[in-house]
Amino acid sequence: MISVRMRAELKGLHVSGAERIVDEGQVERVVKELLKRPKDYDKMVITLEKLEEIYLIPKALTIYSYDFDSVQSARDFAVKKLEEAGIRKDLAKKAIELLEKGPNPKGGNMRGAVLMDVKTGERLEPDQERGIRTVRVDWKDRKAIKLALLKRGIKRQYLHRLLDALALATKNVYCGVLAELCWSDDPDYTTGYVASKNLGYVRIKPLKEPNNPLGGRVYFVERDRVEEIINCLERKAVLVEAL
Ligand code: PML
Repeated sequence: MISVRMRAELKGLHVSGAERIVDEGQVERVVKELLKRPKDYDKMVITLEKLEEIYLIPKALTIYSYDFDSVQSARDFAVKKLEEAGIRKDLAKKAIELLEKGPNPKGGNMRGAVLMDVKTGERLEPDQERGIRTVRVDWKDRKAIKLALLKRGIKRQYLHRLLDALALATKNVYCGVLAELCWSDDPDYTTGYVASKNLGYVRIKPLKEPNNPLGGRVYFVERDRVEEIINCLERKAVLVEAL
């Protein structure tokens, strides 16, 4: 199978990215689809990569959705959920503060995720401007999953992001990430999530105010498993089979 990855930039800033893992015969169709994905860009990179070995994850994390009337109450809830996943309250709050101010030490967003030591709160990613990217992940039958989500009442405007983020969060847990906090860096998209093996995929809205371009991902991990986890997140190709 082939991994097709797209990333787009505008004025040096990452604005869109997506991945599909498909049979060779589907590559053209998928490239055309991904070309339409960014609203605007001045640079786009499409990467095609032949995959040797694919691992199957039989079931995605279970989806839950919660809406709040303020960012503060949504973030308080995210902290509570992270605590339920075994994360200390001060570290859960630290993760929120990091995404709020922009996780890149040089200012703004990172392309990848922050790896946070679950015991000390230290950042463990080798390159703090790049972070760690979860790649080589997709649905075995994306169309069937899309239809199943529509049937469950997920609105079309949320569909693409939910599909991509759910597959990614499912792979993260499979690779040993203990818990994850995410909200988008898209200024118009205010839904984020907390995910873990015991919580499932908990969508939370609004985790930020509209028109805010800052966002990203924080993965809580055990320090002594960091290398193995990074290798899995960045190298292992996985397909998620069902909801
Ligand atoms: C992103 O696309 O940058 C993250 C989206 C997270 C939430 C997706 C959802 O469940 O609606």
